[in-house]
Amino acid sequence: MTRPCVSVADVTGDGRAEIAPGISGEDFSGLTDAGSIALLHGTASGVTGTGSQVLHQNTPGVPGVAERNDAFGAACGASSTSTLTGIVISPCRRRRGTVPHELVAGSW
Ligand SMILES: [Ca+2]
Ligand SMILES: [Ca+2]
Repeated sequence: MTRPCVSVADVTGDGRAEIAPGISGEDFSGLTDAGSIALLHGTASGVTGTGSQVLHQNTPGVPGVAERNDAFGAACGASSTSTLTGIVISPCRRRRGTVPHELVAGSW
């Protein structure tokens, strides 16, 4: 069993923070525990579930490829540089300590 994680960052670059809870145990496309994150968008009145999205490693723009037991979303955090702000997601069950976390940032 993995612990849940939640990351907060302005992934879309509009100045309003998104909230991204990890769903590391999610199965899809026949891939057990491949994992995903939900992306709840920030608005002028706060975070909303309207237009929320689920992102995983088979989502265009997300680095990597979804595989069985990835547990993508099992570990996460926020990252900010001078040009890019995003959330850092780890497919940590399979590759803990061996592969850098994936930076997820863009316009979803
Ligand atoms: Ca935003
Ligand atoms: Ca993967």
